[in-house]
Amino acid sequence: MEIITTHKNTDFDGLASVIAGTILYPGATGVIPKMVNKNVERFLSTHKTAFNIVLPNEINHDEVKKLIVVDTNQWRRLDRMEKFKKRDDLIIHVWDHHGEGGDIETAWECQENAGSTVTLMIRELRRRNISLSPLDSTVLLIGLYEDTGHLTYPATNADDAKAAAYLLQNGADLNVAAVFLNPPYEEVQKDILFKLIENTEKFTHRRVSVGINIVKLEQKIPMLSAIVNMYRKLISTEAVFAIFINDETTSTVIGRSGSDRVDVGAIMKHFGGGGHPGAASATVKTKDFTPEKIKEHIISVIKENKISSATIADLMSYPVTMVSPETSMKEVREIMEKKHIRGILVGREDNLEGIVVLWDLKKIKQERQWKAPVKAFMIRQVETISPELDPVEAAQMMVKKNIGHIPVEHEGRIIGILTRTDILTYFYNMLPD
Ligand SMILES: [Mn+2]
Repeated sequence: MEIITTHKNTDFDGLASVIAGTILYPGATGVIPKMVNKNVERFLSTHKTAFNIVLPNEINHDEVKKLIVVDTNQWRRLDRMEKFKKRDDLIIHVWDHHGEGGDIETAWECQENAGSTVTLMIRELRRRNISLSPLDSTVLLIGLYEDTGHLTYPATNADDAKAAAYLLQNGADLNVAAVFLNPPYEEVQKDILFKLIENTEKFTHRRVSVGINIVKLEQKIPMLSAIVNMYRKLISTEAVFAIFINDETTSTVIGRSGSDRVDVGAIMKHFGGGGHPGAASATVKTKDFTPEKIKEHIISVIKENKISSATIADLMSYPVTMVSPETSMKEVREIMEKKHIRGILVGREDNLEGIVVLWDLKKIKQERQWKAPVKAFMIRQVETISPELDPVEAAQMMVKKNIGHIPVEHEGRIIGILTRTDILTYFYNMLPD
């Protein structure tokens, strides 16, 4: 017997990956943990019989020859699978998009970064030219959309979008998907959302704003992560951390980030949790960290190093080409052509007098003007910037002043120059390493 299973508190990506597994491994049975998320439970209550899936207590562990684990790579997240840990005759496959950190030893695995696990499985379905029924396509699409925020979370990649295209081609029903992706908010969820908004503490570090708060739960609340998503959108910070006190012994931390400068997955690892750069959570024992300590720890981690610390100094070009004010415009033109640059500084490192850019050369109408010194054409009011500042500040300066070159000044000396190209390269993540 072959079985496919996934993590407890199963989300749609877990369910969709199990169902995709029953297609990729014909004859295999899907085993869905007893505890599933509220919206998955709602889906299964009406759709369960359409798929080859059972509960963990319905299988005979001794008959299992092959175990396929999807959407997790950790034993402790599985439901009633401990027995398998010691079986060395068991063949184990893992499909997961959570990166390293797993403790399941595999005979074969597909562990890659993607917005969802089901993406990896759909890629394999496509490779094998397997077409899907509209029902299968729909549930796979719900899993894909839930984990990628409808392809908007930063972890989404091209394979996710290709997977979505494939599912739509195979008849995935967006009306059905919308019902399960946007579950109606009930009173308890609204209460929590308002409590979160009311108690928010915001702080800004290196221009990244973060909302954080601690809320005590009076009862178990379904769909907490969906509430936190909504919360982040409403308070419009780049990242949020909601610390929910479950009872005296544990808290649940849910982190969401819409910026690649805050990796909530890395931060949740400090608390033994996990997830992705954009979405992660952890269940924390009070004896390890009180809710107040969790908060302090998150703030200090962000302030120390979890935010991209690129500064102007990392981006700027150097050494800088500088010429004396007496240099002829002809020479300036030759230097620009030779070095493929569009801006040249005039003066000395410790005495910047002006800047001349390619555009200024266009002002030359008569041949004899090429012999004139650069000081006659240069711009004398030059904006400079300090090397330790954030690239965002340089970008804002360029836009506001409509300039393409900013000399970088440190202790009265020019140490580099920042161009539009440097800034674009940085923001589009093309930083050469
Ligand atoms: Mn997933």
